[in-house]
Amino acid sequence: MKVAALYDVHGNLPALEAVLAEVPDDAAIVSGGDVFSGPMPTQTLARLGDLGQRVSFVRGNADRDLGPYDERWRARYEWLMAQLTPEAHALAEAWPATVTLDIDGLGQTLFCHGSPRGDLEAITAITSDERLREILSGVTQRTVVCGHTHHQFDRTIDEIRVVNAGSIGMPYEGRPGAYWALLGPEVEFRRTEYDLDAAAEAIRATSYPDPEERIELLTSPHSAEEAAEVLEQRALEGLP
Ligand SMILES: [Mn+2]
Repeated sequence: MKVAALYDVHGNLPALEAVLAEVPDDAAIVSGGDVFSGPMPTQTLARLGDLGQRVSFVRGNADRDLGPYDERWRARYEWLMAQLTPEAHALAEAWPATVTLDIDGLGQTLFCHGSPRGDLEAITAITSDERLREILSGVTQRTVVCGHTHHQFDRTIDEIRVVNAGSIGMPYEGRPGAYWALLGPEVEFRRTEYDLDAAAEAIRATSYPDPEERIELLTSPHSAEEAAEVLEQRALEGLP
C-alpha cells in the first residue's frame, strides 16, 4: 500500500484542503496527530472524518488534555473546548498512540506522533544517534514515521528508517506551505502551496485567540535549522 502521512494540521483547514487535493486516489491516509489545536478545529476534524475508513488516526499531544495550563494556554484550551463537542474530543482522546501499516518498499511502518514512546517526546533532524537509539530501542518495525517537531527529515540508524512527515498547518521549514509525505515505495517529501492571504482572512474570521500570531507563523515560518536547535535543546532539558 501507499500512504499519505498528514501530520500536525493544527486547525489549518485551508492547508489541509490543498493537500487533500493532491493526495493520490490510491493512497491510504494516516492522520499523525495535532489535528485540531488551532483556528478551525471543528471543520478540520470534520474534513478528515468525512474521509471515513480511508484514514487511520494517531493521537497527538494536542489532541488530549495536557493541563494544568498557564494563563495563555488555558485561554486557548478553553476556546478549543468551547468549539468541539464533548463527543468529538472524547473520540480524539481515544485515538491510538501508534498505528502500524505495511507499506510498499518500506515494510512494516510504525506511525507515531512524537516518538514511539510518547506523543510529547521530540525527535529532530539533529537528535544525536545516542538519543535516537534509545528512543527506538523497543521498535521492531523497519520504518518509523513521526511528526510533532514540524520539520521534515529522513534518517536511518541501525537499519531503522525514521521519517518526519513535516507539518501541514504550522511548518517550521523557513518557507510557507503545507508539508507532508507520500510513502511507498519511496519516501516522497511534499510541499503544497495554498493561498496564504485567503487563509489569513479565514483565520481572522474565526474567534480564535491570537489570530495574528498564528498568521505570522504561517507567512514567516521559523527555519527548520532554528526549530531543530530549539526543540532539541528542550528535549535534552527534559521539557516537552
Ligand atoms: Mn505535537
